[in-house]
Amino acid sequence: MLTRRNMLLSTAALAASGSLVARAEDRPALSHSATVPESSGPFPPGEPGVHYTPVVTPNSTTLPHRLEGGVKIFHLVAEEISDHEFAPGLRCKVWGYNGRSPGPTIESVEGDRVRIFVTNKLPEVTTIHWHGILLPCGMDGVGAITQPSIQPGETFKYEFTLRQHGTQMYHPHADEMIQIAMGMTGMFVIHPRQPDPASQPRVDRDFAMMLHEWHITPGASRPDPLEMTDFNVLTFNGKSFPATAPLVVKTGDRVRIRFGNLGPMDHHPIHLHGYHFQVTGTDAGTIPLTARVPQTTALVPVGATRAIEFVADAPGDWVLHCHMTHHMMNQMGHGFTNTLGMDASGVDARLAPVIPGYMTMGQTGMADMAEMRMPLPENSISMRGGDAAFGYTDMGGMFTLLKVRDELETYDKDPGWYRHPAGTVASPATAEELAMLGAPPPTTKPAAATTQAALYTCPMHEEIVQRGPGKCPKCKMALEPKK
Ligand SMILES: [Cu+2]
Repeated sequence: MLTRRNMLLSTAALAASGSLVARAEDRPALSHSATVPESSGPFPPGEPGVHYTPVVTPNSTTLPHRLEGGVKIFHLVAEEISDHEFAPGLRCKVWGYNGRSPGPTIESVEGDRVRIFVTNKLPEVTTIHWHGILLPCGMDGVGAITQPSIQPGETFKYEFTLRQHGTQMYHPHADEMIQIAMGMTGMFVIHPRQPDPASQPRVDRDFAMMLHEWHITPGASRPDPLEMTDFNVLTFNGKSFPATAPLVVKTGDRVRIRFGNLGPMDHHPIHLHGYHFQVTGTDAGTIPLTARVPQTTALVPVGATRAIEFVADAPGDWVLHCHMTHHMMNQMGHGFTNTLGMDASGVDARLAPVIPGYMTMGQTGMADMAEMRMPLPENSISMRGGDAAFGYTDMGGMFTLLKVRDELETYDKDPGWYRHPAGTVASPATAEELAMLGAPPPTTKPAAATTQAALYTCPMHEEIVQRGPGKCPKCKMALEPKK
């Protein structure tokens, strides 16, 4: 009779005899992603157009390489970038690779042998960790743990065979808190050597997007890498909307978008309008078909990548953005007094003699603040948005547009705003419809006192425009009525 005690005993006996202790080679693989054993190959170097559709990194580029004895040779230079523009109006010194942040995308094919030289032009030590890449431990790039740190002025060599595919990343593993927050991140895309047509069909457009968040005090010339919670500049590939380049695709294209997040501190739920997609890959490779679920928002945690795929069958200008509300506006209004619903006319009247041009803002929400185009502190994009198809948008930050067109001359040019077919745009209700609803007739919204004031501008700085008189924040000259 099989009792619990008997079973335990027989299990112990089996284990002791070795029959329950599986040898390593008998165990099922824990990971399906190491598809190329270290000993196999060499493979011919993977070629763009032959083995893969090259990845497009909007607002950035792909790192060039040369071939030497069948090895792909890359060179990254870790350095300060003296003049990085996040969006018109905001420029800072940041850290990155080869003159940009994020660094250029490294692109290769499973089975390739890569040799990557890293030159340190920073004022402190650095290393590069190849995030998610299966490699010999000594190539893992952890300062002092797996290698000596790269001193300022030194160049180190990393070399390994790519035994996997997927969307990986690179970043320093030395003074991470400072170096990553200052912008030292990059994508490392490895295409499958022999793609499975069912789970890895060839895509027509393949985009790489590095997410990042920064704290930049208005007027400062550098981001503050010590910030832990209050980030006010949110970027796709180092740019805030409206400076983010659109993702341009043709109707019917199969599209992959790879998102990478190295923080520093927040996860980002990235939402795409107009489509249902599947998350098809992570930094550990392709997700099996049976494990995929339809989604409209992909959560990209810190220290991870997610690739999404869909067929772009709906033309239009579809927004793609982080769904954290503070992450889709520029230098958001953290720390302001909440004036929502407040009657500020008394406050404004009493402050006007003391602070010419003063007006309380935000009583009806923050959108006005973007549209008013208030004079901003120098070197800041506080609440700034951009001109859009139907007016001024207060959107900014980690935000861009997927532009899907039936006709497209080139992928490399912004096709402009979508021309909606007649009758397909939301519009004001007609008088009959209002009557049927019992809704009030259309009224012209009474403009707030602040928006009735005339526009004033600085004679020296024409970019300074505000409602009502005041002084130029740059040169302190009295503003004059704008002609
Ligand atoms: Cu976010």
